[in-house]
Amino acid sequence: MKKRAILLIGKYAKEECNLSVYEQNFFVNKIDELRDLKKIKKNDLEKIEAIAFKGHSAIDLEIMKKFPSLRLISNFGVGYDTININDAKKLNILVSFTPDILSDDVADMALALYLGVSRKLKNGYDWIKSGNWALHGEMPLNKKISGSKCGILGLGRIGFEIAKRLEAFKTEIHYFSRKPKKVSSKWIYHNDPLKLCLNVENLFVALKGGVSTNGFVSADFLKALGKDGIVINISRGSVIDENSLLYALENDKIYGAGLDVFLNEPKINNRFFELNNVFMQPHQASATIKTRKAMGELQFQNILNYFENGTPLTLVPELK
Ligand code: 8YV
Repeated sequence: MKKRAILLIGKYAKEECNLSVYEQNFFVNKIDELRDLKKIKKNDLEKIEAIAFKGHSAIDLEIMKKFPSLRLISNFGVGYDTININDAKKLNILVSFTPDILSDDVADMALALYLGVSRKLKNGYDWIKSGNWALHGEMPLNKKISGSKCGILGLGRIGFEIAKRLEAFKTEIHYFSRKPKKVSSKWIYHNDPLKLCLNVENLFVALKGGVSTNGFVSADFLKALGKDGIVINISRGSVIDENSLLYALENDKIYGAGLDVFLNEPKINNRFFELNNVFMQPHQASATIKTRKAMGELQFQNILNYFENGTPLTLVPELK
């Protein structure tokens, strides 16, 4: 096979990207971030036929047009909300992603956030370290979650795995998706997301990011959950109206939030730093060694398969 020119974009951990395997197969250009594109000579840019992308900055028509030979963007991640699929279509560029292999880790993280915020695990840890336990005795009481009613917003691959885990917590499961799914008859379907929120105490956000879900979780949804409500988000910061969430948290309109994702990562709104009812993680739900290794391998195989057979293994559904 003719050696093709590819471009790796992103800061990869060593487990996520086997550079020597890439170099055995391709002529490799590499940059840490999209904004470093100017470091690559025009002549080299023009030869690039595939991009392996890790990151969350926007790839739109203007960027795609810089690569006249580009045929594939192979995304590292299940979410590809920053890659404009309509623009890719216009230029006959395929886009692949890394679904399924990360669903367990992301669902595990959703449950960790749920326990973290409800049982105030960070406060408990700090209670010990600060000497408060020895000085003042028991920490303030917190919220029971076993046996509660939870809503899953978006019952895709990850939402489904979250619901399965919640069953072990004796949870009454409600879900919203465009259509009812073939799932346990005990799971209650809602075709209206606000009604879902009115019927549950805790909400798990597992929708796709992107323009269609921007600000989807509104102030009304939060109000519907009520004072004892918890919001967990492992999808994208953009899916929640973040200003309304901050207001609800600051004014104890809900019990708390467990968040792995935010607007403007990593420079998130510093109002989050003042809160005592939020349990936060730095967008690391899929970040186990095993999963990130698998994601990196699939990202590579998608490129290889495209050049060998004309199609990546896991093409995004819009392009099928
Ligand atoms: C990212 C993610 O891949 O899969 C996704 O959609 O958000 C993550 O797993 C990770 O943040 C690297 O950019």
